[in-house]
Amino acid sequence: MFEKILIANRGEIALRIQRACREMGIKTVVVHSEADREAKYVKLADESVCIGPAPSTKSYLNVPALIAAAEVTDAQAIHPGYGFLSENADFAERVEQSGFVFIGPRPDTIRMMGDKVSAKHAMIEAGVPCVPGSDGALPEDPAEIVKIAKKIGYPVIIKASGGGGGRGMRVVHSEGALISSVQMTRTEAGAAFGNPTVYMEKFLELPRHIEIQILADEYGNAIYLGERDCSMQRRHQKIIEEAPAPGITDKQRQKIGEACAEACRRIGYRGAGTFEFLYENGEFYFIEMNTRVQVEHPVTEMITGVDIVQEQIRIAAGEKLRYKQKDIVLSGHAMECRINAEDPFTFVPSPGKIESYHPAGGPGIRIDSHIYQGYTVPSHYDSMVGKLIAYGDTREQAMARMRVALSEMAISGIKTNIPLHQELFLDAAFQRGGTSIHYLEHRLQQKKGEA
Ligand code: MV4
Repeated sequence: MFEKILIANRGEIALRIQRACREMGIKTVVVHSEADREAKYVKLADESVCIGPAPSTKSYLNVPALIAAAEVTDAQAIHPGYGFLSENADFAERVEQSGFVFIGPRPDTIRMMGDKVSAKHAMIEAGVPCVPGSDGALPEDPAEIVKIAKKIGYPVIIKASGGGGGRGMRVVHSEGALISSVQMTRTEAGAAFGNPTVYMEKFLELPRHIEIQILADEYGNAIYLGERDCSMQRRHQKIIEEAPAPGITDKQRQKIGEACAEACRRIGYRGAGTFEFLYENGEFYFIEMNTRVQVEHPVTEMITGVDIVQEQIRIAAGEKLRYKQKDIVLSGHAMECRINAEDPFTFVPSPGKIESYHPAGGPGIRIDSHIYQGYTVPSHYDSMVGKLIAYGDTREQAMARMRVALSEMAISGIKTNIPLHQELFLDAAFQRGGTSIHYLEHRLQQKKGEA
């Protein structure tokens, strides 16, 4: 096992990784920007290195500074967390070339999944169900493109191969708009991702977003840890996640889970990963794979008892998976509210000093957050300041516990989205479960109309 790991991230995930390391007896090095000097995880780390000024391009994305920090502190491995450099294949390669272990998949795997056309190709080969669409990249010939769309049937969606996470896509409702839409998406993709390649899919109108968590080791062993429903989102920012997904049967879970695990074995996947699916009319359609630990990993941890971050570290150290599929038993229900420093209804960021902080507690409550009374939320980064997670034997119990926890949480000095979460946990459709990816935006739109 490693003796010392460098954590190339900030905020709650830096603290989460640090906790995993401490529990395993691994020393931690934390890197931080000038804006994060006063962060709790910096004080708690065995060592800390300031890697640059506040803007992330000069600090958390500064590859030479990160490598130098690992060198001077004699760290053996680097955990990238989520966001920042976590899915940057060139970074993973640089880490390895510099003699450190990258806690994540091989660089080639990251590269393949970063290119959505090659990711989808690999999944089709592996037997993972995908959204019906073009066979790879769209050709240049407009007549060919028209033919492909006709065969798929409108509406279709044009996606940039270099995009993902909601960037570089365009919905097309009829042939009249097709060629210009493809052209625009190509141009934007070329500018944004340095890759004008686009592909086409049937546009699913009212899907849910359900993702499968997997773990795979270097020796061809792969397991699935069930699914998460992440449909409650606004502008591609998830705000509530839960596991398991309402209404998914054991049989469905086993089928899609096994397909994902088998795909991991085939491509020689290593580490933790997430297969993202759209789910509509009882069917799963693969859209993308994430090669990092995700924000919402705690809901899976709560219902499986598996510490996903510790498993990432063990896998990176070359250990064999400690779990067989039969060891993974889903139990109970977990929900997660992302707590953001923002106006709960306008979504305008609200950084600043936390004047008081009273966290929730009690049975089944977990809070993953780096904030404390007196901490100043910097304006330079993502507005998420923590995650409130509620576990219960049933979905109803998890929801009841979440309502109590939301009412106990008191954060003053900054605005948070807790009032929005309180409304949603009283919302009838959300309480029934299974709302689509468009539910929150429709609901906000409706409220606006009423006001
Ligand atoms: C889609 C889709 C409908 N049909 N693909 C958006 C993010 C990126 N990961 C893929 N996305 C979508 N792809 C087809 N064929 C709708 C979305 C989508 C979405 C997906 C997941 C979560 C939130 C979303 C919000 C808007 C659109």
